[in-house]
Amino acid sequence: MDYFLNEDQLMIRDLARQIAEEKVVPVREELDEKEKFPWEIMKVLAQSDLFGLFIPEEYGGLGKGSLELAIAVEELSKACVGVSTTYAANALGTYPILLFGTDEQKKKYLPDIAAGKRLVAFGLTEANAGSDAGGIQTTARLDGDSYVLNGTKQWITNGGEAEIYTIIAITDRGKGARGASAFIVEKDTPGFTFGKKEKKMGIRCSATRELVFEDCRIPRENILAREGMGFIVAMKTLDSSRVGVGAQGLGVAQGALNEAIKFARQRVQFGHPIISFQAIQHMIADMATEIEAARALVYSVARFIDSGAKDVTKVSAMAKLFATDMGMRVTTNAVQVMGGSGYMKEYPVEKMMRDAKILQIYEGTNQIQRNVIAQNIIKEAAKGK
Ligand code: COS
Repeated sequence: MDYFLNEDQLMIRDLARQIAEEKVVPVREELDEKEKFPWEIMKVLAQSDLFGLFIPEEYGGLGKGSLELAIAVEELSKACVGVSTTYAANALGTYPILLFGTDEQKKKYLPDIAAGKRLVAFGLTEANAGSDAGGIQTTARLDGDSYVLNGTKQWITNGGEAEIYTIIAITDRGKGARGASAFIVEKDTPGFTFGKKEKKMGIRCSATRELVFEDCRIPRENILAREGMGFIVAMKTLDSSRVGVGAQGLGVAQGALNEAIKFARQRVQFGHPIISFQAIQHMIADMATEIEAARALVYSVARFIDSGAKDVTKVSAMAKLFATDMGMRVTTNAVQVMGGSGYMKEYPVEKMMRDAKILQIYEGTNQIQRNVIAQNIIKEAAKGK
């Protein structure tokens, strides 16, 4: 379907598609097998200016928005969600600076991020604070001109590889969610170390590590917004980034459907290519219809965010929920269409199905998305909307 993308958006789509096909597809199996971080591909994305897509021109970016980012993420996800996660998590880590940074902080960090010189990671999750993000234990204590961080962040995407970290920590334990604050922490700060790279079911080339803070002293001016704003920084960040996770679901589903169609046209059973059987045709029709519905939702939500709309929490959660549940169904059905072949590592759909699973989990499980959507609907109803 024509989504009336403008010339720039089509150019971004074609560029990301070309990188995905020429640079990602040939190496994705090896990256997955060896759990190798995709630095080479990140360099290509940097050279192509794709890290600067959503960063304003005054800070060295291309000044585009959520839609352009979603398009690039969708294209990379068609080829490999491990690679697109590395790229999208960089945006996730950047949003706190973009949305809440002072001009000075933006000038200091955004140009390098836009150029792809320094990778970013977002540190919210902890061992006992996953869905319950308000339950974080990591602390930041003001001491003279520094904050001193103590605690451990878990399952942080780009952990160890990134050079800039946006971290949520408690500055006033008595105040619950309102006692959290957000900080910029640079790699190589004394007292900041990393755990081992986690072994995962999917997105195996992406790096997932613990961040360990032991009396880690950072300059006082590295706080984002002000004390007590950390939970809001985290929630607004997720409001911006969840549509991108939807774009990942969309991409991996499209990638899997393409593979399933290619296979079904060639695979002969009972004397006919299996695509001639109605059972397969109906599965393909359902997969294609669901993908189109998800694309319409993801692109619309991204456009809504780019319009400057204030309250995007509900629709961003909807885009993430719908497109990633769809991504799981479609990749599973692509394996089913391909039967025994689909289950073998010789074909990419086996990896796509493993990769799709995380999209229903990270940046808020899809159960949390349903809570968020329902709470917003209840609030709207109370206001008579
Ligand atoms: N935008 C602005 N403010 C928000 C907000 C949003 N999207 N979501 C919540 N808030 C505000 C609330 O209005 C409330 O403010 P007040 O204290 O002034 O009333 C405050 O934040 C606390 O909100 P709430 O009571 O809803 O918080 P809960 O502790 O119940 O948790 C959920 C809310 C579950 C939605 C949140 O913890 C969450 O998103 N969890 C999933 C975390 C996640 O995505 N983790 C992945 C890590 S990053 S890969």
